[in-house]
Amino acid sequence: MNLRFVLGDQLTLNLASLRDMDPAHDVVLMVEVATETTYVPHHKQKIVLILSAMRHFAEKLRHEGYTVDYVHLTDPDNTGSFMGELARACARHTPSRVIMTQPGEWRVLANLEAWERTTNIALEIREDDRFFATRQRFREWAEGRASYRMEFFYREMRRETGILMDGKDPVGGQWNFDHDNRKPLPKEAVVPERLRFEPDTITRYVITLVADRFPDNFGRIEPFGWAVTREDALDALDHFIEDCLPGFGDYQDAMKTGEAFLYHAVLSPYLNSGLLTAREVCDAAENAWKNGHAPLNAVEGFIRQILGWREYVRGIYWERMPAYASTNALDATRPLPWFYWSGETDMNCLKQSIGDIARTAYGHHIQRLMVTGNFALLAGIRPAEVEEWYLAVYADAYEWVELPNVHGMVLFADGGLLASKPYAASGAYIDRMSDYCGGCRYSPKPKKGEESCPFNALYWNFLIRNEKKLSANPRLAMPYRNLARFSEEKRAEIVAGATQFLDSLSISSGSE
Ligand code: FAD
Ligand code: DLZ
Ligand code: SF4
Repeated sequence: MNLRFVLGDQLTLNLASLRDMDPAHDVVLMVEVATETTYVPHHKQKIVLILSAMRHFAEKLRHEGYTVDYVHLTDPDNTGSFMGELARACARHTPSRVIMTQPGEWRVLANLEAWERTTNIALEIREDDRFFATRQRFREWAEGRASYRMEFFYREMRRETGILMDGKDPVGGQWNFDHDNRKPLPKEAVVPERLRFEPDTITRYVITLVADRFPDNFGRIEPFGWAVTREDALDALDHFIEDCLPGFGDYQDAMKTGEAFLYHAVLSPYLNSGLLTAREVCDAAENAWKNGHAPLNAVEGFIRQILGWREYVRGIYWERMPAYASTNALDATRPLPWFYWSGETDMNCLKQSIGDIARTAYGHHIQRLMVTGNFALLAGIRPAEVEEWYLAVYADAYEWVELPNVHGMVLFADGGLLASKPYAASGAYIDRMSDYCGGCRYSPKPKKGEESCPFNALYWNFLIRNEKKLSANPRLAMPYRNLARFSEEKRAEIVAGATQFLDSLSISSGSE
């Protein structure tokens, strides 16, 4: 018999490792293990979502006639690790082969390969074909390039999949409609109400388990409204396409107090855990354009996130790990301020964004990039600490997608492999794209003084601190031209102000 080992982010019936399963002989192994629930201090809702979705998936497999060996977190003999549980399951079932789909994270793959060397049971690891591009396909594209750019990779993906193509040309005559997608939200806009799902008995039980076992982890556990089954995730997809996709493009970069989701898909936890596939989500969006329900700027912008960015960051992860995680191109060394966990800061944009995450285990892309990310970049926070935070607090966070976004896109710690410039911004950007500044004790307008938005001094301080490394970057030519006009006194004043502000930030909970 074969043992089919399915991980918590592989909850797809048509998974490569389940496709040729013989239900009469083979057994599916699924395990809840302490190491996965603790390798970062995950948001409570993230743990509930994964464990409940795993339990529902196991039920579904049984309903389909499969035999499932399911190890619960509370089982007394649970060894607490993937490898320990794999070894115990091999002793129970004596399989001739263990069949898996490639894990999403490098650390898990490394452990599996090490395990294989210690056993005489064959381990077959199959390509994860839920992605459009194989690792090999990305390697072919990346070969010989000193830096990568998403846009060019994305065009190849469009050509290869035929998505939004008219023969050899992109539909609408251009590849990218991003210039239409940067509008702030009008004051009178009524944001669609989001579909949330009532916890059933299984989810209720898991909520109690997580509340009990992880009481001090980040975030509220309730209200819990995530889908934990494919059926509900499909309803969430329909809801997005119907009610939100038409507004997705225009307001993709907008932020609003108390509105965590706006017009975003809120589908990443389902895509990443396997409840939905990238292909079906892209097809649904393309059909919405074909039948006139959503405009092309929204549909192209949305599909680019999945067919472009999602595939691109995964490609970089597998191409460059494990060395990728250890670079620190801007020599960032400050510890992570405590407010990232507590949300207690006078900077209203950070307070609101972190509050949204605590409530929902979600934050949209611009909050991640231009609020919490921008602060970490400008403040020079040590990459590993920022990465741990991002991996912990979002329901959709897995290292293959989190790491390139944080290490490369936000922190520029890879020296420009992923992005052509750091996304550094002063308070004016946040003011333009959100209503946060109106409720803040600071203001983005004054250049200095008590009232001045900390992002302003931090922005110039960042440019000064990294002048040697960044001033030759053509995409930063304008800010460096402006900086060149500053007197020595003004520069010294900025550095002193920013340093004093950063030194005043608490880095511990106060209980230590
Ligand atoms: P939408 O904005 O509606 O986009 C649709 C889909 O496109 C998403 O569901 C997602 O699958 C994909 N997508 C969009 N942007 C990206 C991107 N930059 N990289 C990869 N996929 C993308 N995404 C994660 O799935 N997990 C993470 O851990 C994660 N960490 C991030 C950390 C930082 C600092 C930044 C800047 C981005 C991160 N992203 C991550 C990407 C993106 O912010 C989220 O995918 C998105 O906010 C999820 O919400 P949504 O489903 O409403 O997405
Ligand atoms: C994130 C997570 C958590 C919290 N718990 C489990 C678990 O108990 N069992 C499991 O199979 N997977 C879990 N996961 C998802 C894994 O971390 C993920 O499958 C690996 O990191 C590979 O991407
Ligand atoms: Fe954020 Fe500055 Fe605006 Fe306050 S003034 S909300 S700190 S950008």
